[in-house]
Amino acid sequence: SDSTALFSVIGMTCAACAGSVEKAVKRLPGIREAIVDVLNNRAHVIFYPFFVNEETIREAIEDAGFEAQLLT
Ligand code: 9UX
Repeated sequence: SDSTALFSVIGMTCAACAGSVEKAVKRLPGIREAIVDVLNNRAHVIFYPFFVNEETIREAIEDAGFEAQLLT
């Protein structure tokens, strides 16, 4: 079934940053939902663990230009 991951995302200084993070995550295979909260520096991702994992998602956020850390 689905997995969820919560990331701390550092460096989102305007609302469009959240859009960049969301787009970067949703480009990956196996992403069901990505919800990015710019005010709280968080990204909540629901994914299918057969196709993608937490570290791949974290790296996609970093490649988009932000510092990401897996919280839960
Ligand atoms: Mo806003 Mo974010 O001008 O990468 S889009 S700071």
